[in-house]
Amino acid sequence: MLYQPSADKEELDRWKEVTLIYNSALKEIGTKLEILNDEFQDVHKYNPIEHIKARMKTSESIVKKLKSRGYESTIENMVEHVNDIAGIRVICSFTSDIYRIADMLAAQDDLRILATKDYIKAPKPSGYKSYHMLVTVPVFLSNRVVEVKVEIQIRTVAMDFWASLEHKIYYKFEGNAPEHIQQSLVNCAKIVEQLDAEMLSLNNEVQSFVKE
Ligand code: 0O2
Repeated sequence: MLYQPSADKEELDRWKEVTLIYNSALKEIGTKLEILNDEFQDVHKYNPIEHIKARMKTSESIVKKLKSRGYESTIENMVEHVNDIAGIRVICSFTSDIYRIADMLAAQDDLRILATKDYIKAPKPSGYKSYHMLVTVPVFLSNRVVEVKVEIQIRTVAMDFWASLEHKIYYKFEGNAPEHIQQSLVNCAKIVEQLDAEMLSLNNEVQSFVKE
C-alpha cells in the first residue's frame, strides 16, 4: 500500500525511501536545467528559461491514477505505472526555446529518453499545448544507482497561463465544463498561439537589429 497513517514501519520506511529517491531525481534534473540556463546566459547573453517548477505528485493523486488504470495501490505499481510522480515544468519565453532545451537535455548521455509527446505540433482537442519528455536520470545512493523516471513539461509563459486556467476549470467541473467554456478555451488557445508566434518574430527582429 502507499503511505497511509496505518502503514507499518516497513511500509513507512519504503515510502520514505521512494520519496527521497524521486526528490533527488527532481534535484538532478533541476540542476541540469539551471546549468544549461547559466551557460546559455554566459555564451549567448540570453536566458531561455523563465522559471522552473518542480513537484512530487501527491499520494492521493497517485492512488487515483492507479485506480483509474485498474492497478492496486502498491509502491511497486506506482513506480512501474505512474510516470509523473516526479514532475518538472520548464517555462520558456519563446517556442524556439522549448526545442532548444529539449535538444540540449536529449544530448546528455546520462539521461535516457523513454518517450516524448509534442502537444505543440499536435495540440490536444482542448487546445492544450506543451512539450513532454519522459526521461530517466541516475540517482547515486550510498550503495547503488537507481534510474528514476521524471516527466518534464516544457512550454511558453503563455501556454502555461492557458494550461493553469484550463486545469482549474477541469477540476471545478470535474472534466465536464459547459460547452461555451470549452469553446472559449479553444479560442484562447488560438490567441496564445498567435501571441507566441508574434512575440517570437518580434524577438528575432530585435536580435538581428542588435547584431547590426
Ligand atoms: P496533474 O494533476 O497535472 O498531475 P501519463 O501521465 O504520462 O502516464 P498521459 O495522461 O497520457 O499519461 O500523459 P500526458 O498526456 O503526457 O499528460 C501528463 C500531464 O500533462 C498531466 O498530468 C497534466 O499535468 C498535463 N496535461 C496533459 N493534458 C492536459 C490538458 O489537456 N490540460 C492541462 N491543463 N494539462 C494537461 P495529470 O496526471 O493528468 O495531471
